[in-house]
Amino acid sequence: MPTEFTELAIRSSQVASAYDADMPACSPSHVLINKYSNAAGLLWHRDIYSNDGDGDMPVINLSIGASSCFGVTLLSPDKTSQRVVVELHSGDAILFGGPSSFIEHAVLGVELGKKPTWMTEDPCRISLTFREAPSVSGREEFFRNFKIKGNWFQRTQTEWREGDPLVEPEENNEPEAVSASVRAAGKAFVGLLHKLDH
Ligand SMILES: O=C(O)CCC(=O)C(=O)O
Repeated sequence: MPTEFTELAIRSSQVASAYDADMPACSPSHVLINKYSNAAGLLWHRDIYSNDGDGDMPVINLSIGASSCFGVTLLSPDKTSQRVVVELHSGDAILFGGPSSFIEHAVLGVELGKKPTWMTEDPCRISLTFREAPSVSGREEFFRNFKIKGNWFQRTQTEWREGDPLVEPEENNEPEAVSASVRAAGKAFVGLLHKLDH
């Protein structure tokens, strides 16, 4: 992982831990990058899979580019729940860790019209989600390629309970080479971070 990424994530983790003692400090080993090129978001889900990070280490979510409406289900001690919406803008970070590791969340929509002035071409939202997941080391190709089949996602989300082991994806992936354009996008992204910093 580029050191620029790791530094950004560690900085966010330190701020969150200083604010909330229940938030464990995180030293990320992996990052998942999502690009949202239209208004559609991501379904409600909990981070219950074996590539979501070990123990109660936080998933650190950094937003770049267009703003989004991010949904979170808050749980009270009496187990009542309430869905709230947070608007995330470029540069914002949101962390799920410690007692909130398995909180339900969703990207409810992306607001392509609300974007930083530097984003003149290809308006989009990019999220970097960092995880401390040493158990994924050596299995990156598997997680890069695994495909969801049938109702596996809905079933695992419905059935999983806190205390259960993290869900291991089925061995149904069809390995495919990472395309040259994906590699080029990664390099361009590091270049963009440098531009933003200076
Ligand atoms: O792209 C996002 O902001 C959300 C990603 C997410 O929910 C996840 O990786 O679990």
